[in-house]
Amino acid sequence: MRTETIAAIATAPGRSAIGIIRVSGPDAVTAVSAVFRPENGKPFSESEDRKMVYGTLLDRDGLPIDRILAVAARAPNTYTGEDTAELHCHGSPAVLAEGLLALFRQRVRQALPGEFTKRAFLNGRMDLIQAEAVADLIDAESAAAARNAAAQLGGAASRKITGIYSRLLDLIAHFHAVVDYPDEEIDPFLPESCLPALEADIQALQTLEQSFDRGRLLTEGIKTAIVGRPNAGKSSLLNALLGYDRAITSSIPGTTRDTIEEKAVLDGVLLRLIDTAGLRETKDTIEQLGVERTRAALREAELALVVLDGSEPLRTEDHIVMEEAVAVPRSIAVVNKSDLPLVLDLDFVRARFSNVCVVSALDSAGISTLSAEIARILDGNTPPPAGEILTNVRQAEAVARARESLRAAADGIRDGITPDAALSDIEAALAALGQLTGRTLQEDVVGRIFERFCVGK
Ligand SMILES: Nc1nc2c(ncn2[C@@H]2O[C@H](COP(=O)(O)OP(=O)(O)OP(=O)(O)O)[C@@H](O)[C@H]2O)c(=O)[nH]1
Ligand SMILES: [Mg+2]
Repeated sequence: MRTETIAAIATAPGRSAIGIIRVSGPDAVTAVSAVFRPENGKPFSESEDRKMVYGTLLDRDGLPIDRILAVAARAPNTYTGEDTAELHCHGSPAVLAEGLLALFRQRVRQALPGEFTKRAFLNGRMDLIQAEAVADLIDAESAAAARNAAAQLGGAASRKITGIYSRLLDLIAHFHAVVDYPDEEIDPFLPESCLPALEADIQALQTLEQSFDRGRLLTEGIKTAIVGRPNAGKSSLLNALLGYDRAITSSIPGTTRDTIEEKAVLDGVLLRLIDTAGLRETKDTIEQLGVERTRAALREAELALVVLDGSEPLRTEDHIVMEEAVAVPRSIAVVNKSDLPLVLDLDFVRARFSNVCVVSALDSAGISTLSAEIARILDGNTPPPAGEILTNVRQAEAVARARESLRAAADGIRDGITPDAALSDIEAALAALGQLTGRTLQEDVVGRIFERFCVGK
């Protein structure tokens, strides 16, 4: 069956300076030729690859509707691996819709979400990890997440997996050669001799698998609970970190009753800031529910910002908060209200917390130092090189299956199982890695992956 030619608006909906229509498939260039009249008089179908051509876009009735730039790129060195064309129009939704409708008259149909990238994958222009990195890159909410996605797109994680994949493939090929051609002079297959390589591969897979936790933080944000007794200034701190008034603040203790969550990028790190109800004993049932939510937020938090009112002595409630925050993996004591005279025993706080920041949520003094401190703490555990961080469950799960199969193979070899039993484990590992990069993949999984994309990508 002849491949269909597809088109979609590739830029975000709404008015903008420029809007791009993207076309891919065997008829891409001829279809655009029919709706675009180059200023230089040369037919668009004869235009040079990757060279912008200025001209007029025609609507369904052949009437001029915009002055645009169009560019063609012919297979196979294109994003999709097919002939492609792009129309760079003025960013009016009406113009873009009309341009698309004109193309639909030229044996072109609307592209489905992710269809351009799916074609790139099916045509071998990228593997699945790279294809998923495209979606990650578009979704990236922080520079760190974008950098990792860009490196994945460049093939950083893929190369690692492909290296392991081809080593395992060699191993299996060697075994089959020995079994199938007993008369040939091939080095004997000694399962024990593959043990060091197998262990190294298991180690590499394990590192990748562990990187997933970090990857999740990159894309989902680090859960950061802002805790403290009522009136310490938690909501004011949230607002100061966000740079706008998100939460209600007041001098009445117990203002915040429910947890409030907002994402923020501080010094390149994506955080999920959670403002909480002040921790205290209370008879108010609604406030009690809020306090329970505060405790739940603390249990799940990866970082706690323990807010203390520097203008008052430490109270029992502050000590309780400090106790409870110990369970969180990382914490910073935020001594607030630095615009008022310091009354709180700072030495006591310094003795309990290795990270202490003195700020004023009211006039934002010390907030940038706090942001830098947060970024520093979270980057402390040396990150793996960008691009070698797995960012989705599908990838992490496939890596885990591959590692488990290789573990079974290595343990089996040590216990003296037959080579073919060990090989069937290695084959299972190969299959899992093949699914990761998309070498061996069921149609339904591919479909599910590309549904995540936006139309036009
Ligand atoms: N002077 C001064 N006042 C502050 C500062 N930060 C907060 N406040 C004041 O302290 C009071 C309590 O602030 P909130 O941010 O509502 O305190 P909270 O910890 O969220 O309180 P609850 O929601 O009741 O638990 C308000 O009157 C704020 O204006 C600060 O840095 N300096
Ligand atoms: Mg509050």
